[in-house]
Amino acid sequence: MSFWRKFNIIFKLLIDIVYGCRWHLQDTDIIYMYIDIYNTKNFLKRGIFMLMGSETLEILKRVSKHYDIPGEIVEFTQFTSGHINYTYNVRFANGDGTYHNYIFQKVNEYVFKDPVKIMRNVKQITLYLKSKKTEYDCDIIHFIDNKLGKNYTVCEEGFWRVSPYIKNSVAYDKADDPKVLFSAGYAFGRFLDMLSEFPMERLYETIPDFHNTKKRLDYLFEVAEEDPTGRAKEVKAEIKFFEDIYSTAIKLVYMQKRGELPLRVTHNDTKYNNILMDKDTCQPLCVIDLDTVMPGLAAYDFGDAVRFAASTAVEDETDLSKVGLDIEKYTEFTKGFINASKGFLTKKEVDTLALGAIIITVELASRFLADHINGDKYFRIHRPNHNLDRARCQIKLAQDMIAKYETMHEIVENSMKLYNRTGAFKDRHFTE
Ligand code: GN1
Ligand code: MG
Repeated sequence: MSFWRKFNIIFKLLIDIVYGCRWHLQDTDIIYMYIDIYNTKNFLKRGIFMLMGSETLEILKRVSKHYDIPGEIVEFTQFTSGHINYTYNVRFANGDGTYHNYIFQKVNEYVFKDPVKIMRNVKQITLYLKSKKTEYDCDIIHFIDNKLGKNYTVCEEGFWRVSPYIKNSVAYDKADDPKVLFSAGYAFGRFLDMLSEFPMERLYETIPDFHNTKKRLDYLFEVAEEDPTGRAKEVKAEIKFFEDIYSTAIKLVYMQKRGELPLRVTHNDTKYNNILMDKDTCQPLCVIDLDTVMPGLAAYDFGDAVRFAASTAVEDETDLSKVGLDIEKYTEFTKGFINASKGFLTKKEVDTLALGAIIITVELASRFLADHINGDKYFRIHRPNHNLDRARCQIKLAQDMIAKYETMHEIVENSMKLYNRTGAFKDRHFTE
């Protein structure tokens, strides 16, 4: 066992003792904690990050040996926004003073039971998207082959995949400028458009019933009943919220079952930070995270993006007075999404978009709360009660959306009229 491994284990034990053994740290959480503790003393951040990251650096070096990537790893940073996989931006030195970067990602095998099949899905989808891509569209994510000719690597360090870093790209956890949301809406709408004729029976269902809101809520009630960690008694008010909204929350699932809403090949995780944006122009460069591309509902893709990008706060905001739906951001996103997708969405689908935003927000809140009650097994947490904070924030956001539902629906209808009149939008650099 390496020195850093031992150091990390002892350090984690100490932190667990300080936190009363309630919080069992994962390998990388330690880095964020350190950064948190020292976040007023910037000069320390980097030093401590490098110190704590030494073990990860060794792992990345071992994984890189499976690829024909020239040069030596000199530096890496970890992305903190994903809750499931572990993602690193890794810098290689060419030896002549120049560098190139790759994104290394370790797939979470607790969540994704069969990552090989996921990578098969990804290959099919990306090939298909490439065949549809026009000069106005974003880049298509590409995973490089390893020395065995596979787009993934299974080794002692886990299940990994590697993609070239897209120059000047950045993923934002919050959209501050409503204007850039038009492009984000367009990118996700166009993603659906490009895949609208993809034969969906070819896709492996990476997480069965992923957006089956009824099953998600039923599971929450079940886990609250079992109460494996004794936390359920502290969240009675939240559980009551889900009981009250149950009949609304399951509406889209039933509409789909009755054949009123079509299943489409959808992205299913349309967070704003799943679009890489250009650092300078804030325009979309690439839609990423294709792990959950499966048959689903357009309203959920629209809704999940709205939930994240049109919120007035971050996803885990603890000051609930700051949490709500920003109508201006919502309007811009909706215009972009409708512009790209109005050609193929059915009338019923359009009519359920605003409701989709409410339902997916309720669904995610239920997933965060169920995971909190279950002992934080699914979503990575970075502080105690993190999943509870996330659940409360999403409940507050859903409540604000319910209050604004009429306006939200009207904005969808106005966007439909707008693009009926002006015709299809073709330049993704347009922001109004
Ligand atoms: C998870 O890891 P990330 O951030 O890409 C989750 C999504 C949630 C999201 C909430 C496979 O996505 O469903 O909406 O967190 N992904 C999976 O932030 O469960
Ligand atoms: Mg994801």
